[in-house]
Amino acid sequence: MEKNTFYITTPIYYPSDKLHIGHAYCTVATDAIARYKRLQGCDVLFLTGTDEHGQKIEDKAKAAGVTPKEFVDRIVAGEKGVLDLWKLMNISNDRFIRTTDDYHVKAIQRIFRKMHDKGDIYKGKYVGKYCKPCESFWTETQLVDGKCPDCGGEVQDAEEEAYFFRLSKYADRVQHLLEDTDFLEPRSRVHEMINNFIKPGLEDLCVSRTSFTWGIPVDFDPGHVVYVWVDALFNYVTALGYENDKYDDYEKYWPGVNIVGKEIVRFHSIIWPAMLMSMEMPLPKKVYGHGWLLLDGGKMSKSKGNVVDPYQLADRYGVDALRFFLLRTFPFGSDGTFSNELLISTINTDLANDLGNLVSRTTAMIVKYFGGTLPAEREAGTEDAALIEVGSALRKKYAEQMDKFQLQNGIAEVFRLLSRANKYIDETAPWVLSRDETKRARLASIMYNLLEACRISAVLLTPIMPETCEKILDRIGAPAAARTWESVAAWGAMPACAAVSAGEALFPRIDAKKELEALEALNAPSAPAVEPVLPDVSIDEFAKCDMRVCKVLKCEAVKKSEKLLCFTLDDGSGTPRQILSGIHKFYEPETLVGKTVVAILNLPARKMMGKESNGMLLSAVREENGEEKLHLLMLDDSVPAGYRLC
Ligand code: ME8
Repeated sequence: MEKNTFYITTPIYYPSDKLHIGHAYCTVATDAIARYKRLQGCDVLFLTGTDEHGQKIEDKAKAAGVTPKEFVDRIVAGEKGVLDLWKLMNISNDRFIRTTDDYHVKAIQRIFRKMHDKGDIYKGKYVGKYCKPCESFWTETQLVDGKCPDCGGEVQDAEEEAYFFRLSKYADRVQHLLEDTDFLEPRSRVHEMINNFIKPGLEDLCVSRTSFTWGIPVDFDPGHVVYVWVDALFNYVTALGYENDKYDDYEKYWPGVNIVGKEIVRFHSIIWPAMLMSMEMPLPKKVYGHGWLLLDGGKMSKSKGNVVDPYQLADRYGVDALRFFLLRTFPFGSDGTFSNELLISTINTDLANDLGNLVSRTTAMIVKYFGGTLPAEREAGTEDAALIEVGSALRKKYAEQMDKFQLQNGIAEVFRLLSRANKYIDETAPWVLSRDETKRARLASIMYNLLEACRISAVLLTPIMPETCEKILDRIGAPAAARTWESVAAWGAMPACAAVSAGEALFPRIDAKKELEALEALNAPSAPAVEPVLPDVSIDEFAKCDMRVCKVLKCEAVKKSEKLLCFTLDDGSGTPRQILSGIHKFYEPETLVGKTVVAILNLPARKMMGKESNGMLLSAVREENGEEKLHLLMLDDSVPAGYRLC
């Protein structure tokens, strides 16, 4: 019997910066596919996570004055971090892997050793070009105009002793896999892989580094860390329990489907299967390379800084509207250009008009004409057949598209039913029938058919907009049995005497012009940055402020306070000084110990949370897009405690 399990993954994202709408796009799409499969009754495991090693993160942490682990912890688990974002976006992942998780680290060491013992990983010398932002090595011939072929950025010479994976050994098998199976989709990506990478000849791949330390150590050769792609790619199986005891799901769920962005298709469709071949493990059922969200024609990316913040959009329009927009608008396999105009017009046209209106009008009419509960009598009419036909055929058409991950086409099928239903209201003109007592049975039939259209649409849109669709199904009084995949195979699962409730609009219409202006003002680059200079103070007044260099001896979070940190400082006087500062949101206390800071000492003592504060630490602050930004003033550690600022 065929397994009824379905395993699907997103890429594991680099926590080098906050994630943006491009990452949300991939995760929401993968979530919709996972929810679709669950709706069909599959036993789904949906994995996402973070790819936490590598030189870039090591460098960023250094610049931020924290350890790499502290740095990634903040981006992954901190406020508005990766975990918060997926919660906000209603992502239903069953598991979240971090490549710094102990079980993953140990499993990667075993995997690396296995490939080494087999002779597929060997020691050699690496000479090549390295692109830091992409964490990619390139040969001279792969460069475009001497620059990184992925991001167009500068590359550096790199030469060091390193381990290599015998990618060349698997070239023929990988080529066959790409050309003769539907392993990689969309198919257009296959030609790109064959022409750009396989035909020019696959060179062995560098899989260890000695130039940085933030990685998984090669346990049989100290000094080498596993280079990021071996570490990253095998997450898809370690998260199931492969080569570790944390989970026991490998046999049950592997192989699965890997959803990835097009720029990492190369790693997933060439290197990943080759390594699995080496390990003699089953290959993924499919690698699907989705397109990019572009902004002003270019890829939205953290390194370019041209990113759209999903928090802002979800906050203004609701999570479901945002999820819907992403999946309805952009064909999953191709690139699409993001714009606020498009977002607002999609919400107005599809959600406020087509879907929202149908539900509001239907429920309002049932309340008005029948007090909210449909009577049992029925009378068919000539207008019914066309609507029922579209509704009855919908599930099959929708599934054909969803099975190919053509989410936008699946949604479009549902919208054909919604438009048909809105047209049906115009054709049948219920408001005319309502004035004629003898037409009650006909009126009830029309209302029933409209409820059915709402029901089938809501069930099939549930993977895209889970909360809204549940609301719709509640509002139209659909019982549990009328919310299942089976129930939408055919027309007529609503109970004859359904009881509905009218309510506020699901998606209020947005005034596009006003909203675009508001968004522009909100996102104006650093508009509120420059605060006006305050009125003059005399030099004598200024000289009264006693500002001193202090060393942080101790720093702890104040119990029961979210904001406060309690500092014990050496101010040069020989007696430790205690100062409280509300900056926990910006700093973890242990990262500040030993730092050289500046405090104003002659402010009157204040008590906060039962503790006395004798002075104030100086920080650089400003508000950006409604969010407070703060940097504690820190000096070069060579400046001794007690020096005065003047
Ligand atoms: O590449 N449009 O992580 P990453 C659409 N750690 N999708 C986008 C996007 C955009 N503008 N920007 C990012 C890595 N994405 C590796 C992956 S997997 C074993 C290791 C999405 O943080 C897209 O899915 O750079 C892309 O592949 C992924 O984020 C890259 O995330």
